[in-house]
Amino acid sequence: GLSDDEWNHVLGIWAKVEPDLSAHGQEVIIRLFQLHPETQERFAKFKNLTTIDALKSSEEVKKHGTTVLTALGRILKQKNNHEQELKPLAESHATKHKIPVKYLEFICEIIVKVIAEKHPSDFGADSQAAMKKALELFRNDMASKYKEFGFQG
Ligand code: MNH
Repeated sequence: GLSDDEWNHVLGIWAKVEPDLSAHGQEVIIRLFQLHPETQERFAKFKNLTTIDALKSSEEVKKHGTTVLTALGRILKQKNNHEQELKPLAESHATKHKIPVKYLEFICEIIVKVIAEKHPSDFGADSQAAMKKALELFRNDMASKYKEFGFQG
């Protein structure tokens, strides 16, 4: 797990992300699709967005980015006592959306990069290391829940 100090880093930087969650979320989703085009194919609702301009001007992308980061923020705030929040998310991503753990790795890496770019002076080495650790815990728990739902991830 993370130490109190590490959780303080994670929640401290998250408090800087939250006031502009939708811009962060939008950037994360667009970058995920640009860097890993196979991920966009998982979204029936984004199949029509075939250019970078279409992605950037889509209110739906912004809305989805907000949905994702809102859910992630709720989980982080549980400081790893996240069973209640994680379980339904693991279930939908295992049985309905069928999202491989690899794709969760992609998005977590992008989340760290986007925060680092938007908050260069508030997201130092210790905070980045703590956030990476928290996201690793999140992913590991998603992966083990996936298996409980019969999805190898
Ligand atoms: Mn994801 C829907 C959170 C990563 C593909 N996702 C949702 C919803 C939440 C959510 C909340 C809406 C409720 C639900 O269906 O469970 N998603 C997350 C979080 C992460 C995440 C917190 C990681 C962090 N999701 C990913 C990744 C992919 C993905 C990575 C694909 C590469 N998610 C989906 C798809 C939907 C969805 C597909 C359904 C979208 C829709 O049609 O509305």
